[in-house]
Amino acid sequence: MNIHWFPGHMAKAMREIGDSITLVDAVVELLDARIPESSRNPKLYALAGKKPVLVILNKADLADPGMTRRWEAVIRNSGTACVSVNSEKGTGIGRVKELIFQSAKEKLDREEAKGRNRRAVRVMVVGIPNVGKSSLINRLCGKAGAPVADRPGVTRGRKWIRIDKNIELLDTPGVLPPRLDDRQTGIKLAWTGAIRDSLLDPVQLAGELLLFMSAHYPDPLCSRYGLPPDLVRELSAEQLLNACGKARGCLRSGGIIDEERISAILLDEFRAGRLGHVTLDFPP
Ligand SMILES: Nc1nc2c(ncn2[C@@H]2O[C@H](COP(=O)(O)OP(=O)(O)OP(=O)(O)O)[C@@H](O)[C@H]2O)c(=O)[nH]1
Ligand SMILES: [Mg+2]
Repeated sequence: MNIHWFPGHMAKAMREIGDSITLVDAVVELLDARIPESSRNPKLYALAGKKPVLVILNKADLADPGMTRRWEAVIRNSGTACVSVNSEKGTGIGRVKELIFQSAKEKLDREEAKGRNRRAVRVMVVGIPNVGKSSLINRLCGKAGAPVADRPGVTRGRKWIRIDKNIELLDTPGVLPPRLDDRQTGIKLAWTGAIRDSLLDPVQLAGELLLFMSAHYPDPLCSRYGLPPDLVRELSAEQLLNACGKARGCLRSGGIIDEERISAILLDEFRAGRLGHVTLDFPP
C-alpha cells in the first residue's frame, strides 16, 4: 500500500501557509481528535516561528472521551494551549474564542502601552484536508461573522472576517499536507477520511480497521455486527470481514461474501461514528 503526496504540492502548500502566517498573531492548528498525532504536521511549528499555535481537537464527538482528556493533557504539558470541540454542532467554540484572545493578549497590551490603538487578535486556521476547517470557521463566525474591509498590506485579495470585537480571522484556511511518511499514519488518515479511498484498497483498509477495532474497541463492533466477544480477538481480517459481510447480507451469487460492499459499509459506518467513540492514536 503506497500513498504519495507529491513533493511539489507539499512545498506549495507550505509556502502559502508561510505567507499567511506573517499576517497573523497566532495560528489555530485543527487536529482530528481521533488521530491527534497522525493529523499534525511537525513542519508547522518551524513556519509559525515564535507565534503561538493553539491546538484544537476537532470531531471530539467521534473520539474516545477518555483518550481525548489524555491527549489534551499531553499537549498542554508540552506548553501548547489545547481544547476539544465539535465544529459540526458548535460544542466548545466559546472556549476556542477565549484561547485565541488570550494567545495574543500580552502582545496587544504591549502595543497599547506604546500608544497604539487597541486592535483585534488576528488568526488563521490550518489543518489537513477534511479535518473541519470550514466548519470551525463557520462556527466561529456564526451570524455575527462579517467580512472586514480589505486591510492595507494584505496582498492577493485575502479577506479578514470579524468574529467579535476581539478576533479577526483570515478567511482562507491553510491546508496542511498530511504526513504520509509512515504506513500506519497513512492508513489512519484514510480510515478517518482525510485522504481519498481511491488512493488505497478499501478491502485491505476495512480488514485492517476490523483488526484494530477487535483489538482495542471490541464491544461496539461485536454488538453492532453480532460477533462473538470472547472469540473476536482470535479472528483474522478475512474472517472478520466475512462475519460482518454475513451479518449484513453482503453476498454475491453462490453465497460468496461481497468484500467490496461490506468494506465500503464498514468504512462509512466508522467515519460516521456508528462503530463507537474510537481514538486511533494512543497518547505517549
Ligand atoms: N462528527 C463531526 N463531523 C464534523 C465535525 N467538524 C466537521 N465535520 C464534518 O467533516 C467534514 C469535513 O468538514 P469541513 O469543514 O468541510 O472540513 P475542511 O477541513 O474545511 O475540509 P477541506 O476544505 O476539504 O480541507 C464535513 O462532513 C463536516 O460536516 C465535528 O466536529 N464532528
Ligand atoms: Mg474547507
